[in-house]
Amino acid sequence: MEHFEKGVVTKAGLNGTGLRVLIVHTRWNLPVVEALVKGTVNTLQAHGVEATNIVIKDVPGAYELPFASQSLLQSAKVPFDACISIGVLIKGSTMHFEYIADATSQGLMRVGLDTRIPVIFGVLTCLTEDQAFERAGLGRGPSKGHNHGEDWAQAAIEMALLNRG
Ligand code: RBF
Repeated sequence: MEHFEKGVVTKAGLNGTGLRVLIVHTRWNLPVVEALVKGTVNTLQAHGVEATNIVIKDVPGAYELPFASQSLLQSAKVPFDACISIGVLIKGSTMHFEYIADATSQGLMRVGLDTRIPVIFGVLTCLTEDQAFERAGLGRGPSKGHNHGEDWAQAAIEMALLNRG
């Protein structure tokens, strides 16, 4: 069951009150990344996560996301309940895309399993810039597309609550 609240789709019964969420995002492809972070934050707040419980840090690129996410989760004075690692990879003419996408997804999965804190894979792996814009709700067509940050926020709350038991 879903309904609209403050302009974002919220899942009924998903209550993030009291949860602490870490967002780590890249500076590569920043206009798209910023829209994704905004969509994520708005949805977290629509589900009750307090602004003071959302910590946002940035890193150069997607390849740095696993290390930074793990480091920040492990050094936190007050523990986080979930981490959302956000970036945008756009395929170029070399093999970089494949290597970075593979390392980042494997690395982020490992961070979640090793820290036992759910890590949400907020990395778009796009073949074109247009695909990235559309998946951040910035599409140039009549429909602006869907901001995937909304889904990542809901996944983070759902997994944090599951992990609390
Ligand atoms: N980082 C991203 O977050 N998105 C990209 O699309 C991206 N493309 C890259 C393409 C090349 C050719 C290189 C060398 C790096 C790219 N990076 C990208 C940066 C990468 O994730 C990382 O920050 C750097 O390789 C430093 O470890």
